[in-house]
Amino acid sequence: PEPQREAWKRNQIASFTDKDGFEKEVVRHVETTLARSMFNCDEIAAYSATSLAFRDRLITHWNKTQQRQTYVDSKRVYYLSLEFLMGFRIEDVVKQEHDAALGNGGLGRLAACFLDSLATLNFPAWGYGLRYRYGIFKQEIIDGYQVEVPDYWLDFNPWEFPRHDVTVDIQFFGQVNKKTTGGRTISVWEGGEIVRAVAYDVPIPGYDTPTTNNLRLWSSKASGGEFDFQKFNNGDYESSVAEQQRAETISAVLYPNDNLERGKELRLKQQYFWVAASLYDIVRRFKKSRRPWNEFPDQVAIQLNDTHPTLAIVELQRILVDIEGLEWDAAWEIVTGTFGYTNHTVLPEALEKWPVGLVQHLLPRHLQIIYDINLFFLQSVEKAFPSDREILRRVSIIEESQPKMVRMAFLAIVGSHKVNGVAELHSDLIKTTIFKDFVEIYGPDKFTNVTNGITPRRWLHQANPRLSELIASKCGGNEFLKDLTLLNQLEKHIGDKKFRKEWAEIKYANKVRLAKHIKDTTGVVVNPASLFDVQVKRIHEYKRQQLNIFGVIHRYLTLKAMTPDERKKQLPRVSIFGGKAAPGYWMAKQIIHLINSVGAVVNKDEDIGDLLKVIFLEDYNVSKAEIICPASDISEHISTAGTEASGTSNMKFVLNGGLIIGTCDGANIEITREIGESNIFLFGNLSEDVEDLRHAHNYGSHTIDPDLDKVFNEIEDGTFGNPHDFSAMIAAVRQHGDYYLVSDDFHSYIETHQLVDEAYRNQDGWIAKCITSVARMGFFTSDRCINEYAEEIWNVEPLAVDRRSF
Ligand code: GPW
Repeated sequence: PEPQREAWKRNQIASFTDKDGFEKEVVRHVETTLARSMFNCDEIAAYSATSLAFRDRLITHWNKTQQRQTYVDSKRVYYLSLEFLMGFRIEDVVKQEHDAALGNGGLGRLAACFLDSLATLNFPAWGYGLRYRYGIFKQEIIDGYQVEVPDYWLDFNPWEFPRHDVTVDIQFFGQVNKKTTGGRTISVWEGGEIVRAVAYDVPIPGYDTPTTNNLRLWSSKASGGEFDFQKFNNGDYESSVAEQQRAETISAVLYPNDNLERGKELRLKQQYFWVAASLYDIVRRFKKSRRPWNEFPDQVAIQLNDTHPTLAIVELQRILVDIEGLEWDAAWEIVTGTFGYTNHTVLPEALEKWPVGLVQHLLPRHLQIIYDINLFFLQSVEKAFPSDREILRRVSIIEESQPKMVRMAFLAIVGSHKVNGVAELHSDLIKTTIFKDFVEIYGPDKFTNVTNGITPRRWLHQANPRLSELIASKCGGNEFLKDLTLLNQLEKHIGDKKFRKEWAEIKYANKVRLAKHIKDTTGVVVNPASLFDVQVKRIHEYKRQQLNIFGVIHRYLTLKAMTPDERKKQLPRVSIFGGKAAPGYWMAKQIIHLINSVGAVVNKDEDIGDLLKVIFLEDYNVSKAEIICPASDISEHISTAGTEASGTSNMKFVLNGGLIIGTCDGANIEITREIGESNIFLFGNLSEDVEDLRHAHNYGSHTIDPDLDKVFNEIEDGTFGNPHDFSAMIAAVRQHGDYYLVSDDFHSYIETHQLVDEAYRNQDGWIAKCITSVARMGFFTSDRCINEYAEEIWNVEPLAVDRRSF
């Protein structure tokens, strides 16, 4: 209210300027917000009050940012992602910590890094996702096997704000009826059931800027109030809560599959629920500005994080045509001007397809619209390629299979103005393989590359504070955290002995910290002077943890065959694994079991001692990654060439002063170009040869690498427990065509690991490689990605901020 304006201005919550001011606020929250005293302020209360004190300041910035963005009314970016793998750590205050683990792996963590960069660069941007009650499961290792435990993370989260007044009712099922009003025939979607979406907002602060953006997560609940009182009063208690439970199921759990789509009805429900609520919200915000519809793409850019939100294309077309009454063509121009689509995989099993019957049942009007989109698209293709009948079958959004399927990637391409891959090789591959026909149809300009990146605030400054501080001392302060290319100043200090010594000490201290974590969680004592060799990521055959563990067995056999004198000359190594297997991915679980079985034998072998330890770290997640990445000497990024779209942990490890052993795949290739070939250990077959090799396995003679054969024989002899447990892994290589080229790459892999050992013996040379690499990693900040998206895809500008208000 106008008369109170002055009072508002006078009483703004100010930033902390000193320790006393901060303490005062914490005490105030303990006493009044939590209603506790000094005498019953336990750790949880201390944590709560601390976060609340910060939260007050955060909210102020958040409110101001939103007001500013609304006032200016410039174009906004909306990042639609089914996963946001935020991961926050509160370990210093309480031991019991909760990760916001609303994602599986790289795709969700990329979304989180993007939110950090969007806010840091002052872009007006919102993330939209689902508020899962259960995030990715917690992994326990029991007797060497993975056991999944539910991750209930919501019991106390001071960073989210329920908006019980921001709700959207979402329709499912029902039927479509034609109605004529004023000479116009329209389609009306009627009947079915309604589920209510409730908004929960999470503030996303930028680094060294007051800009605080919003992440809006939708939670599902029944639309008809708490429960059906009629039924309740009639004594039918069970069905009175049934509707509520069914509604809440939608946002109950994150699907734990990485790079796999299994076509479950509940997953499609999740997708539509989230997309429809988000679009309603975006459209509502646009309508407030009272601009004409054709200005929608000037005000709104929506980025689709993979095909999971592709129904947003159909939903916007439905809103514009059925509800707002626009002509089809005018609406379609708005739709395609609004959306951009990022592809994150070429793996066939990860490309989303939905049975036509399922879409018809759940979203009858959307299926009609998909058919119409396809009809108009195919008509235009037919016109451009009149003599080519086959192309129509190949590019149709509807796959004419039994049952018929909706190809979501094709729908995403047709409904977007730009399509991008996430690393150069990957972007080239999609243009020449899975989306080749679409390059012919639309021309090459619709397809582009934005190589992934990571936020240096989280992955250097927070995860590795000592290294960050040392870097700051050589690069002119903390500016490098906002302009990562400033790291290049490190190169001129490589000859500085004292600097190299400090660098090595920090790495050693980080390894001591990880060694302690290993001791505490597995009981195994590892020597921090050993070479730490790390592979942490989701367990997947294409990522080839099996190649790694076969290589470890080979190393073990080689050491066993040596005389004690020979052994003394060898370099001690710790092979560290971590990662979750999707609960239904049997082969991935076998791989975990083999790693643990090898560890059980090797770690207690007295001939071997410190020369080799094999560790499986349970429950790998974002907060564990912050301990692991800074402690690595060499990390493994060894996917079959052409299968890993980008990878982002490769960037995290190098940025933390570790080297890489890897294949010519994903972003490894660009990392090599940036840091130089002499600073990375590349091995294995190239992507262009993979197809021929696979063909030869299946149709020619397939001989297994002799060293790998020895490894297999040892497993089959029972050295690592019941060989039957691992027979499928061996059969995959020997009998079933070795799809992932484990045998083809084995020799090269083993040889390259020998080069790693040799290089590590020369500690001065090794550290010089590490420093050089870090100095040349500036390209891989997610700030650079976001600027590329903003220029080439979104056409949005940052919003200047008044730093005095900070
Ligand atoms: F299959 N990625 C992921 F493309 O983590 F959807 N989960 C997924 O389900 C998919 C991709 C999907 C990853 C890629 O595997 C990785 O190479 C890439 O760095 C990351 O997405 C971010 O682009």
